[in-house]
Amino acid sequence: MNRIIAAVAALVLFAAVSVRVFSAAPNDSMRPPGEPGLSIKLIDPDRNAHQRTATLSVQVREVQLVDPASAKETAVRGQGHLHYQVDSGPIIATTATKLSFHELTPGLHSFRVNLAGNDHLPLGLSQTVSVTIP
Ligand SMILES: [Cu+2]
Repeated sequence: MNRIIAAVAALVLFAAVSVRVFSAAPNDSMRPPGEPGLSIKLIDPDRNAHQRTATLSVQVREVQLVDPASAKETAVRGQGHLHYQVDSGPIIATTATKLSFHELTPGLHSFRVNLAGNDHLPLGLSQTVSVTIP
């Protein structure tokens, strides 16, 4: 009897852990603790409708945001900056983790944020969000 209870308990525990891992994976871009992570959040996309503004808030983990010019554009492990791009527009390189885009044209826009090294090469962490401007 005890053996059956233990087996059922183990099965329930396994199922709970599996579900948690599965549901966390698709939406959570953050990697395990200790590894670099990047996530972006769209703030109040329609709050300022007359300016047709979208604001992005970016969280970076385990990477120090550094002005690449001050690092002489030389890659250093654990350092980087952000590349922002709206649709196929020019890439904005900055250490700012909050950026607003005004006067977006009506329609669907995609906002891409890339973590880049001091040499501007991608560090392999990228996130995209989309917003429709009315
Ligand atoms: Cu860059």
